[in-house]
Amino acid sequence: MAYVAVADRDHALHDPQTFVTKYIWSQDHKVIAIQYAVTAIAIGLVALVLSVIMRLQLGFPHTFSLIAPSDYYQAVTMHGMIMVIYLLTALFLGGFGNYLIPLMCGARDMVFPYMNMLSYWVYLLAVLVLVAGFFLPGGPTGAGWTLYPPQAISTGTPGATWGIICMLLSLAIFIVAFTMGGLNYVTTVLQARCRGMTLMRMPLSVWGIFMATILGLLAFPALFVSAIMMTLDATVGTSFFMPAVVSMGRSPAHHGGSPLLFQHLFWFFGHPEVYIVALPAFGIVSDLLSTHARRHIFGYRMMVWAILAIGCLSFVVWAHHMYVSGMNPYFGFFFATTTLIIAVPTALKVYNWVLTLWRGDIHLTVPMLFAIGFIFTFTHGGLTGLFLGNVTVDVPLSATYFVVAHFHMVMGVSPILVVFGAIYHWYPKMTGRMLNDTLGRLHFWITFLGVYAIYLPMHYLGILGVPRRYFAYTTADFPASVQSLNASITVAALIVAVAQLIFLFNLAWSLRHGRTAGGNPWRATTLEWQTPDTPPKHGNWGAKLPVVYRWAYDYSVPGASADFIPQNVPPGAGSPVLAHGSSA
Ligand code: HEM
Ligand SMILES: [Cu+2]
Repeated sequence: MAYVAVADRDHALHDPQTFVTKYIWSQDHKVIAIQYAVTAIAIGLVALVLSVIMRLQLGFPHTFSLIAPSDYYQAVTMHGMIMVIYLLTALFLGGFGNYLIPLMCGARDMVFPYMNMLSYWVYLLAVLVLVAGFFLPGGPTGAGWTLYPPQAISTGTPGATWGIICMLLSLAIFIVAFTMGGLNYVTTVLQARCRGMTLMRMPLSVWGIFMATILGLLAFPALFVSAIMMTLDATVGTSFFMPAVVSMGRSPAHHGGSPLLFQHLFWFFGHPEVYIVALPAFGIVSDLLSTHARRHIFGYRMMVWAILAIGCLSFVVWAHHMYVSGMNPYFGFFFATTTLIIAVPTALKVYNWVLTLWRGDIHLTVPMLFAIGFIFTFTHGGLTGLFLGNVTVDVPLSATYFVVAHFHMVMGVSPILVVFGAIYHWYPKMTGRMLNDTLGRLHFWITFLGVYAIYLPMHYLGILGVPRRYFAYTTADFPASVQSLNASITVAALIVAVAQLIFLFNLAWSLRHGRTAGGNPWRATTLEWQTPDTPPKHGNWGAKLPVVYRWAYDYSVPGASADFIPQNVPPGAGSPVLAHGSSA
């Protein structure tokens, strides 16, 4: 049974007094969540601008001379790393994790609020150190987001002096921040759930974020040590990863290090990282689908076990990123097998999402549109993952645009669609106002159709052998269709990028002018919609913590007087609409 007292006792100790303690050095998980989200979106916009610059170069190589070839490497690297770590990881865990865990679990706050606050400020420091790379001599690192040595720290690679150091230090700092936040998320889920909130009654959003955090706590240390070791290689001349190489005619004083060791460490982190981003998206999308289809999630227990199985399996597949590293073919066989086994629980989840919609009372709200969009893009990206998981198929496709198409569909676009859906869904709780519906629909359709226009043709480019991370293809002998496709992809990317301004405008405009939301505009069952105030006040629940009597998915229960019964409504207690906070 959940242990309530810790969260409750803590609350009195850190009640905010002034503007600064309320909104700046805040220990309120909701404020910290918003700080995380705003920072992550801001740095994410930098990554978006970088992708637009790259696309202009690729689409119209002789028209816009915005960047030089070495800038392209820097743009690819910074774009990739920012999107994966500083946007998506930070937003799902620091943003949604912070906001949702205490509210959905019926806690007053995270169990270590002070550490939670530090987590955000250390994250901000990591972002600043990363951005500093743009302004230091040599610019940011151009090593590719995978940072493979020896090239990452060899002279000749852009940013091999300051840029790479900024990147490695920033990653190390990010991991410190993540760990402080992550210990909070895990402990809060395990220790601070309200009475009645058993693990098997938790909404899937919490399950996804919880498991992703555990993955992070176990996977990030591998990146942490590699960042430190590579920093030492670059600064004091150790040879953890640096072999005896000759670079630009000189032979730097390195010897005996193993670049392959770095690849193993990187991907031991890097593959679970995919699921650190995907599992929260899986969880959240399940709740969006269920709420907006007014139907219980299909196979709840199976969904929980699938999250746990995927989480565990994600640690034994990492070398599928290394099929072309020269490893023994039998080793590849092992990793191909584990990779394909992960497809089983993943496919189960997709079936269950679709079966949740089956015979549901589907409301095509904006969050629902994004959730359904996710099922499409994720299935699509997942299928190409089956191709790439097989050694013999991967070898010729490795390092082509097929890979770029695959990972953007599965871990770029899909989680981003869930992020959008989630923001449209929870914005009313966070601000008390609804986002504008028409703008939301416009944003959805342009983004959804746009990403297909961007990424579908990339599969074809990849099969033709067009390599990734190239500035231009002028000397290669590709069919003319390659260039015209590249131009059309760029046009689509520009349209999608501009469409995000609609979203940003909506966020700002609705803050003042949006329709007032009431406490429970989607008529949802989970606890965050049952708070006495909207937006919830510090401590979330007023004088009394909620008590939970049922799972999170009592939608359209036969015989009930409304089509939803909130989790805190006791069995047999009349109309669910009486639950405080919910509006009819
Ligand atoms: C409309 C949005 C986006 C566009 C137009 C875009 C475009 C690009 C382009 C042009 C490249 C370089 C390909 C190459 O030359 O190899 C790239 C690489 C990459 N992108 Fe995106 N991207 C977008 C969103 C995202 C998102 C949301 C993620 C989050 C996972 C992401 C992750 C990456 C990664 C990891 C790389 C590889 C970097 C590397 O090779 O080192 N992108 N993207
Ligand atoms: Cu992987």
